[in-house]
Amino acid sequence: MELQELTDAIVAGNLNGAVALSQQAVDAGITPQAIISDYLIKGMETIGARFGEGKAFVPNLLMSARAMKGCLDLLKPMMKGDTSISYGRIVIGTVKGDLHDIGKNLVASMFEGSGFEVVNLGINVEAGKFVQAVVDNKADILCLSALLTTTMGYMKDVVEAVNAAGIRGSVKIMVGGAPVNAAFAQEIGADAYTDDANEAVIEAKRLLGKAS
Ligand code: B1M
Repeated sequence: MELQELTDAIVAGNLNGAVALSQQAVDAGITPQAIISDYLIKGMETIGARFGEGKAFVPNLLMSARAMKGCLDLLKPMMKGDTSISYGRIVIGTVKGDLHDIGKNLVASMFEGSGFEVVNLGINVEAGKFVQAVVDNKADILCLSALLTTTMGYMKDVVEAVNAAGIRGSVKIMVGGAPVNAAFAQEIGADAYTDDANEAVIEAKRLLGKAS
């Protein structure tokens, strides 16, 4: 099969076509991780770039996002790891004002598939809700996602709320999302920045002293 067709189906927002091609890729022996990183994400990057150039519009983004989610629903169960081990507990969410959740959910799935317990708070999450979830779940790591330059600043509010709650000593904070970088993470007092889901898992294990 020609896997470029899968990337093209994401760009076109062709849900049924993308899911069928993902299944064919699985049947051909390609791992879910490779399907996601080599073909699906490329499709989202392409439609994002077209949007940035004024050649695609919000409905196109929504259709591509729907196709991507359909593929992830198919692939996620195949990424589940050994549930008898737990490297630690993660609370994750997209910060207030931001509705993007595909990347955040991918990070959450990768954590689950790698033996972490994950509490996914969803999108548009306020600082107080993050703090409460960390306390309630005795989380080891808090992961914040933002895709907009206008919402990434709210990550600092969340770090400050964690500090104010007096729990900063017991929880590591990791940040990610397209506009975020390592310098920003340092500036707001987070413990780490990672630019993709795979790196997030590696960094989380390192932060908890469980790197292999
Ligand atoms: Co939006 N959007 N969007 N959008 N959208 C971007 C982000 C944009 C870059 C597009 C562009 O202009 N080229 C642009 C932001 C510009 C900026 O801020 N500088 C943009 C805009 C402008 C907007 C709106 C304002 C558009 C409008 O309404 N006029 C609006 C804002 C809504 C809001 O949030 N308040 C909007 C809306 C939407 C949709 C709802 C239509 C849809 C989201 C659907 C959904 O998520 N359910 C959407 C989409 C799909 C995109 C693009 C095209 C794709 C995002 C995506 O899913 N990527 C995006 C362009 C782009 O990113 N190239 C764009 C695939 C995903 C796997 O990657 O999310 O980056 P990503 O996640 C990665 C890493 O970043 C990292 O790991 C993930 C996996 O490898 N990561 C983490 C993410 N979170 C992490 C957390 C961690 C660690 C790593 O914790 C430790």
